[in-house]
Amino acid sequence: MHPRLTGPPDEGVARVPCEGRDALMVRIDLEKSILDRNDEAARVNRVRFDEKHVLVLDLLSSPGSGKTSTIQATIEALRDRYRIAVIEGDIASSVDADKIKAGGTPAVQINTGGLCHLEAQMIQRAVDALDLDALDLVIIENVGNLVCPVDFYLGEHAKVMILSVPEGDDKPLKYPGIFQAVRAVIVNKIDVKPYFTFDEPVFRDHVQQLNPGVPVFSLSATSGEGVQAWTEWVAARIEGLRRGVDLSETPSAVGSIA
Ligand SMILES: Nc1nc2c(ncn2[C@@H]2O[C@H](COP(=O)(O)OP(=O)(O)O)[C@@H](O)[C@H]2O)c(=O)[nH]1
Ligand SMILES: [Mg+2]
Repeated sequence: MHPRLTGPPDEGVARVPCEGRDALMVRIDLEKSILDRNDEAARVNRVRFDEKHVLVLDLLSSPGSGKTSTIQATIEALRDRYRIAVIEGDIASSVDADKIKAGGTPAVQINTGGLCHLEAQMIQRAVDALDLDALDLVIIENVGNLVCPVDFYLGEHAKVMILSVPEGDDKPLKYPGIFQAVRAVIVNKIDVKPYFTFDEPVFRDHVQQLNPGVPVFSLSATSGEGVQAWTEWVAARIEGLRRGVDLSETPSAVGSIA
């Protein structure tokens, strides 16, 4: 099943007759309507974020690459300068939101109930639970995988992906879509590089071929090595938003300002 056809539970593909050409057209229409409704809600989200000058990042990666750890390291580095909140997306549980809240940062948990990505309407509801007037930065931790979240614009200013060293340097070849959709790439877990055959120059070369000029930050979220360059990039975008730099309407049009 194509992930984009999955949709919210009440619109699942399983309810669509799945035989022949007509069924295929119904499926394509359904996909279009899910994405259209999503994009409409995302645009509403984006207007809210821009009005309040709140930078919003959508963090994507496989499960276990270090999204939550990177968010924690980012908060640690920027908490004295900026007011930060986190929206946690998971299929089930509130484990990650609990971790963030335990560190004193506001966090809202979204459980997708099986859906492999967040949608803009979910973000709308999560944002209702936050006070945007009291925030400079919202980091969204999307559901862990390298495919489904790519198609869904949430109203964010940038999608950012994390690839951790143990996953291998060949992932840009296998999952080109996500590397093309993001405005920054983080290589996490560089502290364990001696134990893996991760060829960083080869990885960077693949990434640049797919997304020329995209910044790549190598870091260890747990040791803190390399985190500063990443958080400076984030800070530059927060400052840019305050100065009224046009971070553009859609993810594909968002240019790098740092
Ligand atoms: N060695 C090492 N482990 C890390 C690093 N970042 C995260 N981890 C570990 O990887 C596991 C998954 O991290 P987590 O942040 O929960 O990943 P998520 O599923 O993408 O949110 C945890 O055991 C982390 O402690 C890192 O930079 N180095
Ligand atoms: Mg996590």
